[in-house]
Amino acid sequence: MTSSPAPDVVRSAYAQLAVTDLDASRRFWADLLGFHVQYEDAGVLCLRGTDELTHHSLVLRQGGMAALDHLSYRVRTPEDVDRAERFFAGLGCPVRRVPRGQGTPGVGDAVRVVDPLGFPVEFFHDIDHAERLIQRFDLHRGAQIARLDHFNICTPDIPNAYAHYESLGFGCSETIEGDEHELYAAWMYRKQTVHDVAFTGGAGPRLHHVGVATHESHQVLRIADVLGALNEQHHIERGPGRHGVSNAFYLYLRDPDGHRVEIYTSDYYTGDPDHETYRWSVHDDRRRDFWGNAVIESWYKEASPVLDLDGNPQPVSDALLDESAVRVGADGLG
Ligand code: 4SX
Ligand code: FE2
Ligand code: CA
Repeated sequence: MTSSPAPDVVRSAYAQLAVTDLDASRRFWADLLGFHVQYEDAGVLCLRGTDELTHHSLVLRQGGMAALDHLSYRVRTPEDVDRAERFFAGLGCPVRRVPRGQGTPGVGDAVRVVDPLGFPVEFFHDIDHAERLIQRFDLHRGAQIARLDHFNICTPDIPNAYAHYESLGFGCSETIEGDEHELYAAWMYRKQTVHDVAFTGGAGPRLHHVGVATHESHQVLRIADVLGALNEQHHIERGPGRHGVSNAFYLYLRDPDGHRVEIYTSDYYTGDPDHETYRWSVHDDRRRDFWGNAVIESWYKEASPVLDLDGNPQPVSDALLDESAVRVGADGLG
């Protein structure tokens, strides 16, 4: 147990992915999806959406294998970076201080940890700012990505993940539960949306997806049309559809390395302090697609490996519960 207070987390801020062919990734994420390139060198690409006033919300690093380098959360003040260091050190987690200039371009003093779930996670306050592109309609392309919305992580023990993020001050907007209230999935937030992070039951630690927001549902449809027009429909994995959980309109794509991205829009406000958790039954076939459409098995099973603080792959443990094996209509499985 830790006695150190948790850092005040503002929001999910960026994900850093290792990719095996940076040029192919640049084409997918920038030219097709419409992320804006804020910084680029031979080994790294910093990308952001139109609404983002901070340096990046996605970083692609050329690496030897496709994996998650780290998830990163912005904290309220510089002192919260110190609080994060003490909080995770108190839990016995590996913790490393990363001064400005030694970590990701644009990011100030940060702390990186391997959290109790086995994920590489960074906390920072200071970050460079960037030009407002909201009304640079002339630059908007593809899915016209507005901002990062959330991370979704695969973890074998959902109650444990829930307890960890609750201890970090996250609220819970929605869950998927069995008859005895066994937790199959949970959506948790600091910013005032449905989530900053969600848990998919499965072998883990692995990254399930990064969720990025558009302003409107037509932008979700447009990127599906663009991929079809280019005969690159193989990038489309699931959707478009309407989620039960979150009510968002969605489409899941796989990038050239298989990293999954969700194009996501139109969830709802959760900022009232007494906002109540909405609980879905695992037997409700509207929970993952409100229209009852099947969830493809790859969506439940496939995910990206994650790296430790030295860049080595983290070992993976098998899931305790398998939602895809629950006999319900929408999954067409079991
Ligand atoms: O598949 S779910 O409807 O449960 C869902 C998945 C809801 C919101 C998300 O962001 C997501 O990835
Ligand atoms: Fe998502
Ligand atoms: Ca059905």
